[in-house]
Amino acid sequence: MAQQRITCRFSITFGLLLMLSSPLFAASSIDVTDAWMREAPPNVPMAGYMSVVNRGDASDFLVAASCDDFAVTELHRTFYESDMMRMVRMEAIEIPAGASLLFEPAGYHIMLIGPKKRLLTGEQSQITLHFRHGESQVVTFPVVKQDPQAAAREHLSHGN
Ligand SMILES: [Cu+2]
Repeated sequence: MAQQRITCRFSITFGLLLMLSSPLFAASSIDVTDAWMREAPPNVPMAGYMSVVNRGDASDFLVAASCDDFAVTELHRTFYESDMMRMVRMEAIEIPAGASLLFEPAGYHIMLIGPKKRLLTGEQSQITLHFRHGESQVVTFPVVKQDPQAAAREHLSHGN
């Protein structure tokens, strides 16, 4: 009887250790890549773009972003209404399990309002992304002159 109880306790402890060391229980299953922001004239709001991939098996939500270089940082989505381009502030942006979501011009973006300094091409800004379930992530956004993806598409359409 006593023997069995010890075995049982051992297997529970061992099971917990296995779970803790499994990659599924890593801090976050959200990966952010291809971050960039376009250079803007002085004192003009800027926007941050990126690709967000959820490698987990549960959906997660980007709920806030913060950046020391700007007075206000918001989550936005651009949409068209009667041919008018408008922006709406998002409380939360869902990244479904196994999906990737592209933040791009005329779509989702991180709105950076009230720059505290001019950010020029070649410089960068650190933006902290806050997720509902995963840990917050600090992501480096390089400042560039042109949308790198649009530039790549243009290059492709001209053929090689
Ligand atoms: Cu915006």
